[in-house]
Amino acid sequence: MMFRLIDRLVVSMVLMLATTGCPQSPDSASQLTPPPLASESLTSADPVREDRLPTFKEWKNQCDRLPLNRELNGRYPPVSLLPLKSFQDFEKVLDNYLDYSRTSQLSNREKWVGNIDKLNAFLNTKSAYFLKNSEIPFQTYTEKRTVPPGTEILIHGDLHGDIRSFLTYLEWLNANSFLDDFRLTKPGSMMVFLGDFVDRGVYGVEVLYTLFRLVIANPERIVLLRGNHEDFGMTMRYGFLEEGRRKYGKANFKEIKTWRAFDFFASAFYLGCGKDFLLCCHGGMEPAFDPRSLLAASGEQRFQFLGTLNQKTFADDHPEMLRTLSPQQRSSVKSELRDFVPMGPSYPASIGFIWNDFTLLKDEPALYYNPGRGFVYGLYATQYLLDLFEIDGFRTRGVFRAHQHSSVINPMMRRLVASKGVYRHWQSTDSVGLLNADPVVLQTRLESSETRKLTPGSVWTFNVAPDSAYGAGSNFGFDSFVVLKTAEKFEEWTMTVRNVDVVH
Ligand SMILES: [Mn+2]
Repeated sequence: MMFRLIDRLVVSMVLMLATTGCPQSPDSASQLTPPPLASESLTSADPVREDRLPTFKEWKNQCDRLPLNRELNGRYPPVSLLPLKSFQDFEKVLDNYLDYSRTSQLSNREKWVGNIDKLNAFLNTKSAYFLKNSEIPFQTYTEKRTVPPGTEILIHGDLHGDIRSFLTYLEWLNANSFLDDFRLTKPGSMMVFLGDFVDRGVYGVEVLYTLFRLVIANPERIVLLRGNHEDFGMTMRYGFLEEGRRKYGKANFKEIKTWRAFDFFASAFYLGCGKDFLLCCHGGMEPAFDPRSLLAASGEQRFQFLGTLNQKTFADDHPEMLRTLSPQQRSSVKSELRDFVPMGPSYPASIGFIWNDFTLLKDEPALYYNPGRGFVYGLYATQYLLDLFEIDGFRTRGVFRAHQHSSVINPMMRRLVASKGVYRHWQSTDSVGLLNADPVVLQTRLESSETRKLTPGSVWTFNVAPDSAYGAGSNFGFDSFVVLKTAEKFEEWTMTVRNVDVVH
């Protein structure tokens, strides 16, 4: 509860600095040093030596020498072991990623739905919304993609600075003919990452580097979603900024350019086959974004900015969403809803796709507010929104998301471990009496087989990579991911849950 209040303060403080340039007393911000508000940091590196980038095998070998986050226990690895020796080694690939993003399909105006008055500003990587006197507003977008039946999509949850698990996953994909080096091999296949790449583990730089290598090697086939940690204010508090400075020195680490890359991570990705879509996002439901024009737009790939989020007005106009709540519950939820233009992922209020959660049991309230974090959607409100946003048969049939993790074992972490890393909410065999049951017991009650049925209206939470603060705290050592295969009918899409051991 408290940590989010602090986040808000940090974000407000930095935004205030960014807009007014008022100096702060150094003491008040000693741990949260604001970024240098100079745009020089966004200019490209001087041309560095033109040596080639490491192959996947070389990269993995270099990273395998790094101590596990579990062994470091919050300390930093020796600089001599770092696979990226200087910031320029990272920056080369970061620059490639920014160049790619500016010129990818995102820059094709015909691919956009809705208002794109500020598209040029969005693509202008010479500036950033968080800089002093910036002419660039914060903007975040959603993407829809339609793929043919039989397409395989690889989906992974939070990485949180855990390079060991990430590369173990990619090694499995190489060994099983999904990847050759950094390149996807199967026609049309794609990869989706559900956000939270940095913080909570000390290899955020290496994780971002690997993600960018994948994007560059597979144009338009890698979807990076924006997690709540892909926010400069969060990285100032939860480790990534400190990591970059420790590794490369405060003068060399260019946090502004790195933060700017986060803007190209979509807030939501609607993956479709025919007229059926699966919503992939880090957090959860965002009722103030109506996806209908995006889903029904012609063409395989479309983008849309989130724009203004009228969450309060939406609830007033759709009383049915809160019908199952008591008057007291209803007024409590309504008092927290706001109409706002996002100025960041969590400011002036949180974007639901990035921050919201889901209840675990089917008889929990349809919607409530978790102070300092976001809204928690229950079965009824979720189904209501999925049904409401249907148009001409185009509709969202399920949700893949991550985010709801804890570094001490709690009911959600118990369910994630019991479900082999991919948990379906609101199962009929679950109950209040089982909330704190041992994962071994829960495994006999909850779906945990390798192949799962993607039931219409289902919501799935993906576990976080195990060599992060979360794996150590909740005592699991396996990484998990899904191979999803589309089919003509949604009922025939298949979902295979895979595990690979990372920490033994
Ligand atoms: Mn998260």
